Parts: sequence; C-alpha cells; structure tokens
Amino acid sequence: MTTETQTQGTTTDGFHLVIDALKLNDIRTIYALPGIPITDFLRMSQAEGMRVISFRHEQHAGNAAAAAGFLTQKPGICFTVSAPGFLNGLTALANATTNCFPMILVSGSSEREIVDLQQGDYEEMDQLAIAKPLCKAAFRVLHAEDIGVGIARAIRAAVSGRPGGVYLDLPAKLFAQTMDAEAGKKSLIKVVDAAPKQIPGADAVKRAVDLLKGAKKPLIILGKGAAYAQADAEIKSFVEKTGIPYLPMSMAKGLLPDNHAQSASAARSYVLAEADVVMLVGARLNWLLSHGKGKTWGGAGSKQAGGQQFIQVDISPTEADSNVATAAPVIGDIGSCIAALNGALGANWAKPPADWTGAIAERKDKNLTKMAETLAKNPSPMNFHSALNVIRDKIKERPDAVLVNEGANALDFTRSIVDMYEPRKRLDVGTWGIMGIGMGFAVAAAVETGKPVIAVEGDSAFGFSGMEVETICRYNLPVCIVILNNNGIYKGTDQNTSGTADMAPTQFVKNARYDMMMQAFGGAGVMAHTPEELKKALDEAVASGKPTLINAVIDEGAGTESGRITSLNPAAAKKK
Ligand code: ADP
Ligand code: TPW
Ligand code: MG
Repeated sequence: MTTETQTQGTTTDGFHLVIDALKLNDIRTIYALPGIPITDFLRMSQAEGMRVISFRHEQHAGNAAAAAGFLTQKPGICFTVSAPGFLNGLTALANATTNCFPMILVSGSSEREIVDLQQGDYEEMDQLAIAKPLCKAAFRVLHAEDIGVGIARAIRAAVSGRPGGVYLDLPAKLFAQTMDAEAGKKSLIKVVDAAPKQIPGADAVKRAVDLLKGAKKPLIILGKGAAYAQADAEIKSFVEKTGIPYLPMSMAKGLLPDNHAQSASAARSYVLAEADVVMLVGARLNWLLSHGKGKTWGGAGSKQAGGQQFIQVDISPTEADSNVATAAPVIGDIGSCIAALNGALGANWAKPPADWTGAIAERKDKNLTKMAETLAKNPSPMNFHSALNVIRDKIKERPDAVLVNEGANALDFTRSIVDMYEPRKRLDVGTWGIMGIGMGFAVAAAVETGKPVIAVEGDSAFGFSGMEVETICRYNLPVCIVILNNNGIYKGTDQNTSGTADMAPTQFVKNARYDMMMQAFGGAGVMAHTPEELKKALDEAVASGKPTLINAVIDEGAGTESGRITSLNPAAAKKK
C-alpha cells in the first residue's frame, strides 16, 4: 500500500487511516472545501487516488454528497473545516436527513479540552452536540485506532433502514496521531451488508393484497424512496401486472416513463379525490400529499379525511399512521416488499374496473390535449411554457440526461411539463422545497453518472449556489444551466409601494447577465430570448458537454406568488 511507504516505514497516521477506511468501503469521491484541519487530508486523499471535488461553499459540497447518496445508495461524503465550515455544511446534512438521502458530513474540529472548557480555541464549537438533533446519527473519533469503527458506524447509520445524514466529528489532533501500520490496517472495517434486506411479514403482504383486490378505484403513489430503492424492474412488474393507475411524486418521475399508459399524472386531482384504496410506495403522507386528508382527498372540509384506505410500503415502521390511519402497513425494503407483493398477486389478478381506468383516461386525454395546445403557442416574450417545451423535447431525445430543478414557478412548471423516462434522473428541492440545491446536485449528477446534466433554475434559486459555476468550469463538467429569468422571486413585476427608492423585496436587477458569470470562468454563456435560441444553445451544450449557462429571458409577469403553493402564505390563509 502506498500509504505505508509514505508514512515512514511501519507507522501510519490518522490522515491515512481515514483515507484507507473510506477506500476499503469503496468510497472513491469526496466533496469538500479545504482549510484547517483538513487541507492536508484532501491533498493526501487526491494523492492516494481519491477524486476530490473542491467547492466554493460547504453547503453545495454537502448537497453534492447528498445527491451522490441518492443516486448510488452509498453515502456521499462531504468534508468541511470546523465551526463556520461545519455550520455551512449543516443545512445540507439536515436536508439530506429530511429527504432520506444517505450522506456523511465529516468536519474537522478544534481541541476537545479547550472546546469543553470554552477557553476560546480557533473555530471553537461543540459541533457534535449541534449536529445531533439535525441528523440520523452523530459520532466522534478521538483515537486513531477507532477510525475504522467510526467510519463503519457512520456508513451503516447512513444507509441502513431509512437512509439519512450522519455527522462524523474528527478533531484536528486525530489526523496527526500515529500508530503501527500493521495494527492500523487491522483496525479498519469493511462493512458487510451495509443496508440489509428487510423482508415484510407474510401476513402484512396478504393484508395489503386483499385490500387491493377489493378496491374499486385503486391508486399507487410512487415516491422518491421507491426511486432510491433501485427496485425498478420489480416495481414496473407490479404496476403493470395489477394494471393500477399510478402517480409519481416529483423525484419518482421516470421510475416508469411519464408517457406510460397507467400514469395518472395528468389527472392528479381527480384520482386523489376519487381513489378508494391508495398504496404508497416510498412516499410519505406529508404536506406534499396534503397529509392524506382534506379537499384534495375528497374530504368535506380542510381537515376531514376522504375515506380512502391506505397501504404503506416503507422501511420505517413509524411512518404508518403518521397523518391518517394506515389500513395495511407493509414494512421492509421496497425491493423485498414489492417482490413479496408480486409473488402474492397470483396468476389471475383482475385489473381495476374499466369505469375507473376509463374515467382517468378521459380526463388525462383532455388535460394532455389542453397542455399540447398551450405548449404549441409561441408568445413573445417567451413564457415558462414555451421555454420548457424546448427542455421537454431535449429530455425526450436524451432520456439519460439528469434534470436538476429548483425555483417556485420554475420548479412547478418544469415538473408538470418536462416528462422523464428513466429512474433517478430528476433531482429537485425535495421534501423541504429548499432553494440552493441546484449547483451542488448538478455537480454530483455529472460526477456520479458521467451523463449530461441540465439544471433548470429560477433566477432566484440559481443565486443560492451560483458561485459554483466556477467549480463546474474547473472540473469541466457537462452541465448546462438554464435560468428561467423573470427578474425576480415569483415574478419581476412587484412594486415597492412605500415611496422609497428601494426595489420591492422580491425584485432583482432587470436584464441581469447571468450568462456572463459562466463566461468569466471559461464556460459558454448564452442569451436566449426565443425558443429557437434556447434550443440552439441547449443542443450545442449537450452535444459539446461544455459547461454552459443559458440566460433564458422570459415574461416577467408570467409567474404566480409561490408557484403552486400560494395558499401556504399567511396572508392567503387569513383570507380563507
Ligand atoms: P416523496 O417526497 O417522493 O413523496 P418521501 O421522501 O416523502 O418521498 O418518502 C420517502 C420514503 O421512502 C420514506 O418514508 C423512507 O422511509 C422510504 N424509503 C427510503 N428508502 C427506502 C427503501 N430502500 N425501502 C423502503 N422504504 C424506503
Ligand atoms: C433556503 C423561499 C421559495 S421559491 C424561492 C424562494 C426564495 C425563489 C423563487 O424565485 P425563482 O423562481 O427561483 O426565481 P420563479 O420562477 O418563481 O421566479 N430560502 C430557502 N428555501 C426557500 N424555499 C426559500 C428561501 C423560496
Ligand atoms: Mg424568478
């Protein structure tokens, strides 16, 4: 091992033990931002053959690690410096945990003795205590001989059961500790079966199948847990064998192609209100599904249940009954659960009643025709629809490309207009609706998949991680950023009514040249005022793989307040 030769004969040190422990567990990429005490660690990692992707802000390194975790089922690794670097990474760690993405945030920390007596060390902070409530597990390693155990525990905690974020605290002193190289090697652990299968009980499977059998209006909802599980063939087989209409949640789009005959996306409000038995597969009944009750679900009032019976396929037993009663929980990993359900369907499964599937098809056809008419229009200035029609065509042509998406209107319109055809190709703002994931996710998507990445960004959303265009150029990643630029948050037409000179809080500099930001670092920056210009620039970007930013200027009055979630604004609630 080169490690041993570089560490003077027969001793090794904390730096190399961490590197070797990661490598032993097939972790080859580190997302990071250097500084004391991890600068040398990153240099050594690179020298030892790891890919080190160095960012301009820790939040984006953390978001990249989270996306890597979602895409690969291996924990994405993010390294930061102490206190401020750690805190900058913490948002990503918390967001990963919220979304059930496996990642490990590793932060260097200051001297324990000084931190605990609060004597004012360089970047002093009790990071472990702060991280704990925001992640799935948090560990600290104080001795070189415990590095193997520390990394193994972090990996297991991140990927087993419900995946999530893990914090690993590595004090500066640890890196320089030395120990006998042979003993060091022996202390490392190769994690065996990091995410063990969890097989559902036969009675739970039978209960679910019986419920589905009796349903007149069944519906399947696929969530990002189903996409994460990489049980694509089993899920496809279950959906097609049962003939049950399904709805994909945002990041489950493409798990089955969006143009699948059983997709009920274009009749979403109809199926949610009308279904009698709903099977959730890796999807929670949180705010994104109106908590399983209220008018969305056909309930009489905003808090009343619609009378659906729920089947919940999930790895977390405590997810059942979280919002409304779960009639049939099926607890296990999705691959094992769906395989068991497939096995229990039997040979003569009766497809859902034709009046249910027929009514859905009718609404779907109507809505798809309406959408096609809207997309065919070519207004001047360009609006969300005419710009996104170009992206829609591109993803159809290149279904292997990864689509990253954030914004308000820029998010909602993209989700409904741009069809996905392959699993795990759509990365977005997730459970929190968080802004700032854009460039971190785009970098990870390019690094982990090697495929073209198209990041469709609201102009505000882009600003949260915009400086990472330098990172994209530095690593020459095949990322094309398309900014749907409407001069502001939600729209560019708000006015300051106070009489002062300031702009309204949702407004940005008019006609901003985001394209020049990309040019500043050697990438291609292009203005697009029409769908034709957008198409030309996008074709070139994807064909060349060159880092590109397309500043797509759209009608500044086209959006709505908060996109689709206007009703969550307190002022809107007051009017109710
Ligand atoms: P969405 O936002 O797409 O509705 P959520 O993030 O709300 O999805 O839900 C994902 C669910 O998937 C979580 O409840 C999580 O426990 C579950 N999950 C994640 N991975 C697996 C897996 N491998 N097997 C079973 N359930 C999983
Ligand atoms: C970390 C609140 C939700 S959406 C959005 C903000 C600031 C930006 C919308 O403007 P954009 O899109 O991107 O230009 P468009 O097309 O509607 O004009 N801080 C965080 N997360 C969230 N969600 C916000 C603020 C928000
Ligand atoms: Mg905007």
